[in-house]
Amino acid sequence: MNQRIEMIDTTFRDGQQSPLLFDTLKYRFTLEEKKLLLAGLIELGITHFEFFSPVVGKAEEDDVRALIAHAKTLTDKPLLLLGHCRCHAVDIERALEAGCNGLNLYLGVSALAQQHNAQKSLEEAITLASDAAKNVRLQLPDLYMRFSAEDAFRTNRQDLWLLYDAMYPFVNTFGIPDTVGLAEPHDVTEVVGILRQKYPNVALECHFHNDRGLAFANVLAAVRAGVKYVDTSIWGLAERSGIPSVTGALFNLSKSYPELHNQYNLSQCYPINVLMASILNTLVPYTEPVSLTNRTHTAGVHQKAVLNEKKVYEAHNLHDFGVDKNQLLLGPLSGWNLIYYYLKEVENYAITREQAKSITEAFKNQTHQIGRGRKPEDLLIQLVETYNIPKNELPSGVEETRLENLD
Ligand code: HCA
Repeated sequence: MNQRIEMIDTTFRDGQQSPLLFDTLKYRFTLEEKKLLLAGLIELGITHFEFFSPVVGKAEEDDVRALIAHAKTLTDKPLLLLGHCRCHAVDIERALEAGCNGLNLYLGVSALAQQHNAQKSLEEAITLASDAAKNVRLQLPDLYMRFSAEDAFRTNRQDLWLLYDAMYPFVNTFGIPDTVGLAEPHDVTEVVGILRQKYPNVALECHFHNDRGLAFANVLAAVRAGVKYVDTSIWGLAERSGIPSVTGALFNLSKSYPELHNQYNLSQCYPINVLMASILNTLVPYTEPVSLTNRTHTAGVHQKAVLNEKKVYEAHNLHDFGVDKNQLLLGPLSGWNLIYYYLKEVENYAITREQAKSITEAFKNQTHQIGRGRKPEDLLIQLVETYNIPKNELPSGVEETRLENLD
């Protein structure tokens, strides 16, 4: 199958539902921060964005309007600016008034949703959703419209098809949200296969929550089975454990779909992760594939091998995704190879291999001292100072210009 894959960014919708905004005492991004993130995403090549409907509140309404206006100043590319709306006229009207040029409608008809969430019977839900979509279509025949049955993977299949049958005449795209993150890749392949057969005239979108840590695997399965639109956010921020990060999704998908290297400006992946880190004032998550953590080595065996040939423990080309250095961290697990390298290349000691081995033995006997109050470097320097090893004189200017990464 040969169709263009598109990332839909939902940082400004599901991303703002992330508990991490509360854990970091951020609560909500300021408009200035949103503008920076939007610029970063546009620089990366994202053209599809999902926003809250303004019914969420005044602050969001103001921001959605401002972001839509700002986005248009940042690129000449056509943008799809989607309002995330319940199947309620007011959500839809307010999203369109705010400047959205597409709608992401959603409604759940799982047994749980019928009883406890939307609290509508299947028949009532079908009428509500199809009336809403039909009204939009009558007034705006060309408007992009997506419909998603919330919690699709826990919804009775016959109910799901009845709902989608009713929506099929009106929409451009069907989404299949795994709202509580229970799908496995084989479930995704199966559901996408059925949808493609039953509804050949619409595109498909996926929205996978990461409750089981399977979101990336599910994205790969979905795209392989024919899904066009992939919902992502910066860092994968979203409700609970989140959704796939945009950078991780692009990194994974680009292995099988190399055309993504032309469609997106992939070298902007790491910078956008760092931008989010500076806004949330915390580190890029260690589970993020496009991170410096993924280029950091701590065990002696790994450090020795990476000093010789980094491919031994680095299988992926993160350079294309903007991670342009790696790190070997001196610590309790380091061996003499790194200690020799560190003392010679970083601290400029005129040290021999034999001296480095001896210092390493002493260091290894005292690593219990390393901790919050005592850095490994301090312990090592204290030890090396007992050896009376002279330092190399470096030509002037070298200190300022050299880089201590190993690229
Ligand atoms: C939500 C639920 C949602 C919607 C997904 C979608 C989900 O927070 O409203 O509209 O595509 O996971 O079902 O995020």
